[in-house]
Order: sequence, then structure tokens, then C-alpha cells
Amino acid sequence: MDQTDEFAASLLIARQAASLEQPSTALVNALTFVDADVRSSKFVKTTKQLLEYNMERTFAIIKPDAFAAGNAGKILARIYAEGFKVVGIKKLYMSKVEAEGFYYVHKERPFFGELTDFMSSAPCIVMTLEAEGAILKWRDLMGATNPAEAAEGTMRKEFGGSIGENATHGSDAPETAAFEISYFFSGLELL
Ligand code: RTP
Ligand code: MG
Repeated sequence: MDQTDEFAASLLIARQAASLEQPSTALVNALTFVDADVRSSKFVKTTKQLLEYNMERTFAIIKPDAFAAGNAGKILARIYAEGFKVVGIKKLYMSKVEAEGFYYVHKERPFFGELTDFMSSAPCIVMTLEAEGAILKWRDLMGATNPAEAAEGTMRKEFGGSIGENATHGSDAPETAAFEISYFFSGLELL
């Protein structure tokens, strides 16, 4: 195998391993070998770390209301304080079409128009967060969808104004996290 073939093979092993819930020792060993062998591949190293430390990634947004109100810094401070690693972060100004694509699962809901108008009304911050049990951990920190029902100390209680303008978004399951992360970030942005 030349170097390019070796690199392609290592990525394949890493992808297969990443799709297994309980990676076998052989696979982890294979990744260790690949990691040592292909030192330039940060992707392989990241995948190996995720497997070994049982890490999970979720997708989060500081929504337009919270960003415009100057609350992004406080929300980020809580994210760090709770032990998340911020793997990817950027400001963007979503178009209406981009917001509709992102919230496609809600297209039949009565609030779809209002929701996508709001999400495309002003800039927001999108993030990929990593932690053990990141999906539920971030949902817990966000609080209930309706800020009026959110527990004390949660992001939506503290920074949300209404059910429509509720400060933050978080993925609700591994499948949605995978879709949402890839909707806004390329693999290279998450190294
Ligand atoms: P998100 O997806 O934004 O993290 O919120 P969620 O899971 O807690 O709630 P979901 O049911 O997925 O709803 C997505 C967003 O739609 C807006 N919404 N408006 N007017 C309404 O009755 C209503 N219901 C939901 C909220 O902004 C919610 O975050
Ligand atoms: Mg949701």
C-alpha cells in the first residue's frame, strides 16, 4: 500500500469503529496502530478518543434572541463550566431556506413559519459540543422548551423570553445530532 491507500484504509477503520457502540479491543488496538502509523491524521485520533472516553457530540445554537441581547458570553461560560468541550463554533446568519431545511421535521407544525422566520431574522451562534452524554446533558442545561416551565438555573429560564424565542437549541437524539452537526459543520471544522 502506498501512503494514500494507507490513509484511506485508516479512515475506513475509524468510521467503522465509530459506528459501533461497544468497540472491540481489537478495533481500539487497530486504531492505536493506525494512529501511530498515520501521525498526520487528526481525524483518526479524534475518533479513537471518542471511543475510549465514551464521548458524545451534540449540536447547539445560541438563537438570534439570545445573541442579539448580548447573552452569548454568559451562555458559553455555563457551557464551559458544565464541562463541555466546544469542538466547533461559528456565528452565522441563516437564510429562510437554510432554517427550513434545518427544522424540516417540523414542517407540518403550525409554528413552522414563525419558527423559521425567527431563526432567519438575525445572526446566531452554532456549536458542536462534546461531553459524556452530551445530548441529554445539554438538553438538561437548556431546560423546557417553554421558558415559563423551565427549571431555575437553566438557559431558557434565564435567557428565554417566550416559547418561540427561547434562547437556545439542542439536538434531541443521536440521529438528529448527527444530521444537525453535519448540516452546519464540515468534518475539517471539527478536528
Ligand atoms: P429546539 O429543537 O429548538 O431545541 O427545541 P425543543 O426540542 O425543546 O422543541 P421542539 O418541539 O423541537 O420545537 C422547536 C422549536 O420550535 C419553537 N416552538 N414554538 N409556538 C409554539 O407552540 C412552539 N412550539 C415550539 C420553539 O422555539 C422550539 O424551540
Ligand atoms: Mg427540537
